[in-house]
Amino acid sequence: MFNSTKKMFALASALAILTGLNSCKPKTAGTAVSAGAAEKVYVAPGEYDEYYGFVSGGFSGQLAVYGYPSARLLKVLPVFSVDPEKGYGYSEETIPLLNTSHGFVPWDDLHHLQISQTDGIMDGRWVFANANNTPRVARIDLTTFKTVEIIEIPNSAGNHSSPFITENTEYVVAGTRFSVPDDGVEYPIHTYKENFKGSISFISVDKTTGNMDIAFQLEVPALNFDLSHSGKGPSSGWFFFSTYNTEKAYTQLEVNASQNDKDFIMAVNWKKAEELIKAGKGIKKTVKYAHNKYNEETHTASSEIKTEILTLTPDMLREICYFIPCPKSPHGTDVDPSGEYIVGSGKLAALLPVFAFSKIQKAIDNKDFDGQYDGFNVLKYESVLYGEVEKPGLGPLHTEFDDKGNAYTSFFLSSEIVKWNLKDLKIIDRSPTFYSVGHLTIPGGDTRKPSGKYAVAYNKITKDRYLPTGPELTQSAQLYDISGDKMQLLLDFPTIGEPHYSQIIPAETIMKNSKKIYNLEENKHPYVTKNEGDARVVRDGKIVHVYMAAIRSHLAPDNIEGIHVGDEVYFHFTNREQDWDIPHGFAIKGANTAELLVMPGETQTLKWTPKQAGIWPMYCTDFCSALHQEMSGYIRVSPAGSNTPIRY
Ligand code: K7E
Ligand code: RUQ
Ligand code: CUA
Repeated sequence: MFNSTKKMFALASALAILTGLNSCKPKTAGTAVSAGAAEKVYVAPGEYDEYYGFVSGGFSGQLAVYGYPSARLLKVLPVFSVDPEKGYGYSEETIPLLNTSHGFVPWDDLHHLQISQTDGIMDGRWVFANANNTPRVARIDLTTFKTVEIIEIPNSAGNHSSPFITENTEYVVAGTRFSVPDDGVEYPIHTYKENFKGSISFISVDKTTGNMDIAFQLEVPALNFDLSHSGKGPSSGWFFFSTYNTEKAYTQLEVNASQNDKDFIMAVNWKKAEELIKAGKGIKKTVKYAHNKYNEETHTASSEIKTEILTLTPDMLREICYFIPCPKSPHGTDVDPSGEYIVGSGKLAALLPVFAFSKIQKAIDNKDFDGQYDGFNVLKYESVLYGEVEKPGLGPLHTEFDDKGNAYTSFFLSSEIVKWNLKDLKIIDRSPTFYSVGHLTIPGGDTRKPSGKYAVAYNKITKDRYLPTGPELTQSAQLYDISGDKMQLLLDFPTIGEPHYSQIIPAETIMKNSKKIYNLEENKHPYVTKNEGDARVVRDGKIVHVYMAAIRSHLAPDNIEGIHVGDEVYFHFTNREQDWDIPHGFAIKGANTAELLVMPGETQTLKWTPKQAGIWPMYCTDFCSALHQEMSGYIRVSPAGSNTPIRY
């Protein structure tokens, strides 16, 4: 079962290149910056940027919001991580969002973002994000910039091929990176070929509320699903998934999964799958996954464990899934704005294949197959190929498009962006990145309507680009002007965690729906305190509810007595302000939860179980007025069993 030494040697050079250690040799900082770059990124004090950039934070589990072209950091938005700055994952209202079938999982690896679309154009309503480790998909509401829903994906592991969306946000997909047996089933690992399989989930999105649900899951051959993109225009109704490991290796993947000359892009006719499901042909399957929702009216979250999904039979699947051979270990699979061309980026390939959707359709209609893979039809490479971009660079990963018929591909190994023409597949320009670019993003660059103004490269290695900060350096991105024939490097800027994919959208699309204030009158939180006169402390056995009201510059109540060691105390903190940008914070000495950060009109709850008698100061943590330091108070905690009455 193990590879011969010979084979290992044959691959050694390719692997040395692939791991890329030789590609990130420090070059001189500051090279390749064009004249006039400063004016192009300068946004005067008080002025707004033209675009919002939503950038994945990778293993930080967060996403960052930037203004482009200045690359000023506007917000770090927690999704799959706890964030003490905002109390996310600490407040009782947000803890349920991070629940899974395995319990509270407060971290994940966020790689990809997609902004919701209408007719193939970003509509700015929601941004979706994937969790790579414990498979999940999140939805962030772009009126409030808050994570409002997280759904777990059953029978999946390493949710990498996600959360790519269809043209009208009908579905968000989730394709598994690891092939695995069904959850909870253990087979010997060496029975991989017989017992492990891939899964692709289609998550429906409600047009009005945005609420997600797993509409159906396709059980597909054991492959590593890497990335995906939806069809559009003529290819509308199809989804394309890059896959690798046709070798079905389960050990030493870096060698054993790189043997075959071609792997596959899997084309899925999701429209047909949807029809089958709607016709009641779906088969029920027992699973377990968490579905967590934040309710904007009550400002509370809930978590529900669901137990059923629908799948299709293998016979049905063979009518809707086809394999397109693609050299070699494809990573990105990207569909051009017209929807006719599909670019496959084989990490180990020396060329870039471009497939034509019209040819794919013809090959399927004519049954122009090149054998089968696990009983699924494989299309003939030559019959579906539009053409190949020759000698483009080394280690192609991702491609985005502009509005002039050009494509831009990132090359990890040769550390560059290469611009080429879709029409004749000729290379037009190349520009170095510092260093080892992963994803790149053009505003709307994977939609029907890209803008050809900027491209941002998200790089894996920083090296000498900034002042050193010890062994660990910030992650890094670079902004290019792509409006002319030649790309111009304008700016380097640091990013959080590790940047993978991003989405860049005109600022006005977001700003027109932006919410400034939660209306206090409409706050339906079960423990809201709308008037200061209603502030109170209520004991119910060992549980104590503190209805706390905050407005500049005091907390009510500000002296609380009658709390006993061992009580479970809930501080329901309502910010009664109705002015934009006046948050209050809340913290208690010794409380092993984090702080809260509460926006005007909002209620959040901090749970505290005091373990020691004494006097415990509390205060507002956000500098809110000249009398902010006075916004404080005391809690008296008495020994367990003593009879200090509640007083406030
Ligand atoms: Cu290329 Cu996880 Cu999108 Cu990063 S992946 S680079
Ligand atoms: S206080 S403004 Cu602690 Cu000087 Cu902050
Ligand atoms: Cu409220 Cu400081």
